[in-house]
Formats: sequence, structure tokens, C-alpha cells
Amino acid sequence: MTNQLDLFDRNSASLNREIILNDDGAVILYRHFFNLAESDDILNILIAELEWKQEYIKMYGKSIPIPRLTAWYGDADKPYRYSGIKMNPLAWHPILLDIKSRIETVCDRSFNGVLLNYYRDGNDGMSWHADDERELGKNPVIGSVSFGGTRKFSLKHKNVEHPNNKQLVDVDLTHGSLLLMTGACQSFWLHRISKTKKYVKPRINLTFRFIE
Ligand SMILES: O=C(O)CCC(=O)C(=O)O
Ligand SMILES: [Mn+2]
Repeated sequence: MTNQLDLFDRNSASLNREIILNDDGAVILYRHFFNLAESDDILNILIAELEWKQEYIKMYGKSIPIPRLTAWYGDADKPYRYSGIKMNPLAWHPILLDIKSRIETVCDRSFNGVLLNYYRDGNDGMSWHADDERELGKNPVIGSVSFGGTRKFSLKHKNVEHPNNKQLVDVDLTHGSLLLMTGACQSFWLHRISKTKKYVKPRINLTFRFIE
């Protein structure tokens, strides 16, 4: 049987790769996937040219703004649903297609949609969840690219008996980094971006996904 990580080795031998976890799924980090000049340019284009929206979720009969701005781009007819929000895809922006083809060189997978999150400051975040929506299929590969301020990404095992249920796996996601979540990661692990009282620069994260 091919080891999950061997697949990635074939394509990414020349890139510095860090294994964040390889237990009930794998998480791999390429800290400098995009260089500084590229990352600065991409961040400016994403802020200026994408259609950012404030979405709301219903809680106890009230409509609550989610703590970040979002956008969903992708192939037509691939709507995406999470937390009761249905997002129809906007047509691909050229910069998103460029990023997609760059990351596909190491992902061994093609993507047909991308969810973007814009964390304006430390009051924006995303609580514990797994990317386990049915339309992503079993064992999805998620390609997560970050630009802008560094934010702490944490993983927690879902099994309360597992040591990493209490001891979180923390990773700083820096400007230009690519994080791959693969294998059974979404079945066994939760992840989040915690809010912080510290000053943090605005950050945009893109999670490339394949909707079946
Ligand atoms: O902002 C991040 O790094 C994580 C985003 C995320 O988990 C998601 O979009 O599902
Ligand atoms: Mn997620």
C-alpha cells in the first residue's frame, strides 16, 4: 500500500516540508511556499478584488454575524454549505486559478472550489470544527494557503482518550505558507483559529477543496 506521505514526496522533494502530524491522518506544512514578493502582491489583490461578504448564522432564534468575512469561488454548480449557510460560487478570479495550479503541483489532487476567510484583526477567528461536510467526500485533501498576519492554527484529537485531546498541536501559519490536511485528518481531528487580544495584522486564508 502506498503511504500517504510518499505520494507527496514524489512531487515536493525540492520543497522544505514539515510534518505537523502523521497519526490518524496527516498534516504537512510548507512554510515558504510563496516567496515574500509574491505573497505581498497576492494579499493586495485578494483584499482589493474579491467580493467579501459578512455572513450570519442563526443561534437561539437570533442572527449572529460570523467573526470574519468570507467568499466562495469555484466551478459553477458547486454550491457549498456549512453551518446552515449556502454559498453559491463566484466565477474564478485569475489570481485564484494561479494559486490553485501552484498548490496542485504538491497536492496530487485537483480542486474545484476555494473558501476564503478574511480575519480583519484578533477579534476574528474560527472555532473548533472539522472540514467534514458530506460533499467533500471521505478523507478529503484540503490545501490551506495563508497571507498576511501570522495566526495560530490548532489541532485537537476528537477522541477524549487521545493525548492530543488535551495537549493541542499548534502551528503558526505565516505569510505565504501552505498547510495540507489529508488522509483521515477530518475524521479524527478538529481545528481552529483562536481569537487573540494581541495585535495581529489582517490575514486571508484560502482553503482549496474538491466538491464531489
Ligand atoms: O483560517 C484558517 O487557517 C482555517 C480556515 C478553516 O479551517 C476553514 O476554512 O475551514
Ligand atoms: Mn476548516
